[in-house]
Amino acid sequence: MDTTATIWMPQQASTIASEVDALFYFVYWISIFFLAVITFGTIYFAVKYRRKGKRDQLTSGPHGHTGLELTWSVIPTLIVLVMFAWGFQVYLKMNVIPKDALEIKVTGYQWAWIFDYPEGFNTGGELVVPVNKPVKLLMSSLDVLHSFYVPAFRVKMDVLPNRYTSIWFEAMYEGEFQVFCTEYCGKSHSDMLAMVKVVSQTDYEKWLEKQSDDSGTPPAEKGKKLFTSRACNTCHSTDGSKSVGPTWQGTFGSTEVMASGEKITVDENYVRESILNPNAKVVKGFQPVMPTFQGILSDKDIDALVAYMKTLK
Ligand code: HEC
Ligand SMILES: [Cu+2]
Repeated sequence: MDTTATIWMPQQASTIASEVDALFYFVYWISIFFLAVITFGTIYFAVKYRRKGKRDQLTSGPHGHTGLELTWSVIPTLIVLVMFAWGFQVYLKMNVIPKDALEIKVTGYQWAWIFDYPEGFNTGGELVVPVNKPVKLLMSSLDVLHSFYVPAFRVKMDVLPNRYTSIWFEAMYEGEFQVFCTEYCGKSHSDMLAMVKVVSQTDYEKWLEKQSDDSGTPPAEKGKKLFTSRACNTCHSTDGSKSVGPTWQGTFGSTEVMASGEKITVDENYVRESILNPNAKVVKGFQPVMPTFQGILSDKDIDALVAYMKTLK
């Protein structure tokens, strides 16, 4: 494990991280240098040339000094040009995605991240990737603006509704790395977390195999896991308390009043419709803010969630 973590930044865990940091610290130290020169210069001159005598004893300042003027024009221009050229080079590296990258679809919503793999399954809150392999993330949002940030990889990108954005990284070490949402997106924004788990290529292949085979897990147990990994729990409680959405406790089989005044009984078909088309029937007293899970939760996932809901008496 690399130990380049500093008080400012976590360890450099991706191939681009050291380059981003080098550029950052270049700009940073130049800024500190000029901050010091300008601040102390200002104080020094203010004291040295403060008015001592009467008004008619003012000294006259210098009138034009070509050498000095050239110095303070040419040197900053050169520094800014270096920042531009260097920055552009790193920018290109971060934005030109290697052709052999593994592509994973990222979906953000209030308040969780889902990762869809090319093999046709998805995970919630856990992005498992192989070490030393470029990974492309193709990202979009189901609702508002979010931003996907992995500090240890030095990659960050806005995640928008109705439009794709993408980033790529290549992890250099096995381990777990924190993902944050860095665009304020509502009540549970700070809980919009996920983990990148970097594993060896063999462990990755083993993990892939396990994902496509969930036989042996009882549906209600699978549903319970989905309930948290897909962040249903950020809006629905299981203990009867009211949250952004209705509680799931004692809900299945009960009769509810909709915003339209219509009365319905919560059965399998209603729950299924509520997950795939949440705004078709909105429960009285709640805002229509639930995103649709069409294309994200499979029929089997919905079966599992229904089975779980039935256990919450
Ligand atoms: C952003 C908050 C939010 C998230 C996340 C969310 N829901 Fe909801 N959900 C709501 C709200 C608000 C309602 C009530 C309004 C409505 O009926 O659309 C609701 C209603 C429901 C209902 C109908 C409940 C009833 O009492 O009639 C079901 C079933 C449901 N959600 C399932 C889910 C499942 C499954 C997930 C996770 C995969 C989920 N929800 C995630 C906000 C959310
Ligand atoms: Cu967010």
